[in-house]
Amino acid sequence: MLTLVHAPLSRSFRMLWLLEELVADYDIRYVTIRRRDGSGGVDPDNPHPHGQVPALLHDGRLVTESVAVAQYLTDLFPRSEMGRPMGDPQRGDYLSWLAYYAGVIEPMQIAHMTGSTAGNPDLARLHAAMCERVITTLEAQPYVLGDRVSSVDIIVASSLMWMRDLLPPSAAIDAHVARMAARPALQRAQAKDRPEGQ
Ligand SMILES: N[C@@H](CCC(=O)N[C@@H](CS)C(=O)NCC(=O)O)C(=O)O
Repeated sequence: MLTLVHAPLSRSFRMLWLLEELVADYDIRYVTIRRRDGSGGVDPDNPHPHGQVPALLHDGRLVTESVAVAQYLTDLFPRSEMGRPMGDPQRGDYLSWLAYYAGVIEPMQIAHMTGSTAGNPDLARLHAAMCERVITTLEAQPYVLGDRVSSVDIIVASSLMWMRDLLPPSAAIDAHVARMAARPALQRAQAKDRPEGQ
């Protein structure tokens, strides 16, 4: 049994989208989270150690951190195009990009958004290198790993759907976001982002 612990309009949306891509049988546990505007609050029904989302429960076992949840889920559905199972020639690329998202892309985007790159040449260099790498990758191929989509595309594209300014202007990035936005699983996930009737 899979349960996604989810809050509307949050990072857990990308795992909702992934679960739809996997055509998984799952439940959603809607929870409240602390919001930047001061609203919301930690939900006692959320098993995440920091009261954050996403959290995934698999037969009662807890998985947290978006890229760990993505890897866990795609390993659970090895025939899905969304992952690269053990033995796939792109397994290394897949794990590298998931870790690169969590360890470099998102922290650099946050550093840039909060102005930390402005007065710090090291951070500014790392941010510029990250932007260049993502852009040149998507200029060369339709998806982050090449010709085939993966959960990395969901994670990268959904952050840009939320805020396009996270990466510099680029036709290749816009085309990638548009390609991902056209996926039927995204529309299905959007219909489930909020509890029914809300
Ligand atoms: N590194 C975590 C970040 C999770 C995270 O920050 N989630 C936000 C939602 S977008 C949250 O739950 N915020 C509420 C809080 O920090 O209390 C992941 O990627 O899973």
